[in-house]
Amino acid sequence: MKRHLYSLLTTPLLFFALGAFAQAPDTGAPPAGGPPPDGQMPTGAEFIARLDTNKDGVADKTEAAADPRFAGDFDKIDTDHDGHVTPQEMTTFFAAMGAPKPQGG
Ligand SMILES: [Ca+2]
Ligand SMILES: [Ca+2]
Repeated sequence: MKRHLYSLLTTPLLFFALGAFAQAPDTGAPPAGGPPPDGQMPTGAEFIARLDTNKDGVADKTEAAADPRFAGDFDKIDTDHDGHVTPQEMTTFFAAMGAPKPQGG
């Protein structure tokens, strides 16, 4: 009885999942500030490259303003406090974010 109900519930879900895979959304450009369309985290270099409007290879505070979350963490990410976030600093920050954190942090 329970198994029958389960299959009734999962079958439409399975169709839905397959349909989602079959027709990828053709939105063109990714949403501003959002993750890339493949759902993967950008690397530090990719993230900086997206914000680096003057193409000097680093993101300054003006450029950081395009991403409010990044702007909020700017001083934390800019570990040498030179006013620029380098791809390396961004990569280090991403690594710290992805690393398991101790409880209570
Ligand atoms: Ca720049
Ligand atoms: Ca820096």
